[in-house]
Amino acid sequence: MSSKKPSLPKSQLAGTDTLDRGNTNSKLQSLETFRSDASEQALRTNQGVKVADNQNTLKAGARGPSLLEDFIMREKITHFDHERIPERVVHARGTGAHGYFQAYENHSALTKAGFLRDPGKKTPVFVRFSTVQGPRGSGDTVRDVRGFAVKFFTDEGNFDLVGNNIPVFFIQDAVKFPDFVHAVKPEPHNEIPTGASAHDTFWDFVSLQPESAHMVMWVMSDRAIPKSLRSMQGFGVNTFRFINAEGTSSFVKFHWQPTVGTCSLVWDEAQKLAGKDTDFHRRDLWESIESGDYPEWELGVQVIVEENEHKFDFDILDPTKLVPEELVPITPLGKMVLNRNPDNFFAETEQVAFCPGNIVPGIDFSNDPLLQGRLFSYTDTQLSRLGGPNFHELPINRPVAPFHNGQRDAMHRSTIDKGRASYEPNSIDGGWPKETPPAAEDGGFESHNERIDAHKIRQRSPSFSDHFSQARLFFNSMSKHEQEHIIAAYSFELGKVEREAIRARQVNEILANIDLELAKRVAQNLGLPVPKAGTVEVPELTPDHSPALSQANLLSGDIKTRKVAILAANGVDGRAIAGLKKALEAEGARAKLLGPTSAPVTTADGKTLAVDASMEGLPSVAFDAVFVPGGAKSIQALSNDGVALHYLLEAYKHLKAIALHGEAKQLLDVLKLEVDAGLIVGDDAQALKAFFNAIAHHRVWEREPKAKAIPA
Ligand code: HDD
Repeated sequence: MSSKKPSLPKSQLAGTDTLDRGNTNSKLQSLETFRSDASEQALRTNQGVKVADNQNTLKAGARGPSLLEDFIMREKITHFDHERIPERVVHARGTGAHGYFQAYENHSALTKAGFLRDPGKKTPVFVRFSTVQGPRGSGDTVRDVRGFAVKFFTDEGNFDLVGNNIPVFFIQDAVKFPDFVHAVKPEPHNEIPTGASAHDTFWDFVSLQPESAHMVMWVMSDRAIPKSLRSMQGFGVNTFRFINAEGTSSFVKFHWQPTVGTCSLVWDEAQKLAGKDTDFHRRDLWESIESGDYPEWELGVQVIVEENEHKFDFDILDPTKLVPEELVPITPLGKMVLNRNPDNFFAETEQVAFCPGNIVPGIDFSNDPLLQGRLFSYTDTQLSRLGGPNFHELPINRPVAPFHNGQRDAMHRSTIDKGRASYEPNSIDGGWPKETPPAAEDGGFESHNERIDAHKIRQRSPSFSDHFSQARLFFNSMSKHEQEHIIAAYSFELGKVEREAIRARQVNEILANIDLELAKRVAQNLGLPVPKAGTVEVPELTPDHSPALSQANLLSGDIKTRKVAILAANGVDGRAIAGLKKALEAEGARAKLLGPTSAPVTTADGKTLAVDASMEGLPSVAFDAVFVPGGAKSIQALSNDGVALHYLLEAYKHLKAIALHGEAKQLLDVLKLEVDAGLIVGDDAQALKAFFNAIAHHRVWEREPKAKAIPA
């Protein structure tokens, strides 16, 4: 720590001044106390001694042995030797950002939680997105569930909403979590595969555990290869309670809805990205925030009044079930905006510690047996990950609400408690700190007064026994192309399973009970015998379709945040580039100019244009669409450039919008491609409109059967 009072780097201060964050500044201030700015500071040891030589160990003679006495070298190397902490046992790969949440209106009829009652208040948040299976350095775009964990620093204490981008879970009871995680993690003998569930132990477990059928269906869908973190939906998954000032409790399911809509990558693209840009998702989040293009979500809840607890075909305490929005619509609560990147990945994103048990007055738990186990697990895991019970004092975890109690000491304690009494009751410190009785506002936390009269028993509730009807609901609710992707994903994953008995079990005992056609298609791809109809009696569901589940219905309809690659070589039509960039900017989209190399290109009218990268440096998988401006010489060069041709074919294969402007039309013949709804030729306003329209549709799904013929 420097000797001067630490202050924010200038760039941060500039950001703070220009952003109206309301009371989010209080979190900023609480972090600032710990922030260290080394600019214009002397290099010192941790004891504050100025260092004269940071290049050489103390030695007996210039060529002699090093001396143990060198406390400067020993301190530096000792600290370095201990820089790593254990990674999270699951969700190790993640990225985070700061922001705020603001309620739309006073929701006091639902909850007495202060941050949901005051629409004028901006509550600071820190969000961490993650994958589940892979280690810290694994790829961003692997097929996996994404974690979506939000810490709300409310004035009444921290509330952690520790959710996923999929609304259901693999198992119904927390006691099965270690089994599930051991099965999905890389195989124990060779630690393969990294960041993937396509292996024997995962499919062995899920094929023997039918309660996983619904969630596995989501994981085989496009939801498990999201296009970006900012376009993911989020779900609290477990059922929680809201409690209002009168003590009335309602069950709630939390939903995050991104304002840019929800969409995914295609599988080949996701796999390539995992190699070409391992950081694809974290880079996009970082760059969005740096460019002021802040990711936003609407928080909403499905509210189920207590009287309706048992009125569904499923049990609302069963975390393998969702509540169809057609049955219970979402009540919007407010908006979350992520507007600040962390200063230090380790101090903030790595050290943040979430726990579903962190709740505030106005929120409470349900008896979902998965949630109940989670309440224990998260605090417990931090003890070994963060080295003791004082992790709540780390700057990123500290509540903005004050915290005083009788807890003392332990590893890494940083609070210096002044009082003499670390017990209650006491008379020495005037009885402080004291309890606060529950109240309508600002009261002490009180658990919902639920009546329980039951036998102590180890049993799964019979109301949890249907495992297939919602998996079927999900499959039925998909568009045609989404269903095809699910079939392809099961076929790919099971194709990687070595043991035929496991493949057959998944097809015959799980898939055949969900949808016979799905089972048959997967069996065919695996060369298995044609499956017979499933033997489990699956209850009919109302509704049997839920349009809200299909991503085909979740696009925003505009092209905001979309990225377009412009391919150019010497002789390019510079005016076409300028025109496109202007039009994209007006719609909130972005373009990058790519050349054959990173050197500038000259336009047809002799101007020099700097390029953002070479085509190899920013491959087509990093973009949503490709634009090729005319210019006879440029097109001639691109026609003979294998990288450029591959760029276009790959974008075509990944069903992206492509616009061929002016002379670029000639590329159609070179590439042997035909015009379609997303492959647009022309240089008039109509062509531009068609191009933007294709981008807004995200992908040209009708091209998919044809695109299969293009080599990967
Ligand atoms: Fe969990 C991390 C989400 C079930 C035990 N979980 C973790 C994270 C997310 C979730 C987003 C990463 C938090 C971060 O970014 O630091 N987990 C879920 C959801 C679940 C779920 C939505 C089902 C509804 N989890 C679950 C169960 C258990 C755990 C049933 C244990 C009984 N989860 C953990 C953990 C982790 C964790 C081992 C690892 C790192 C951490 O907690 O802080 O305690």
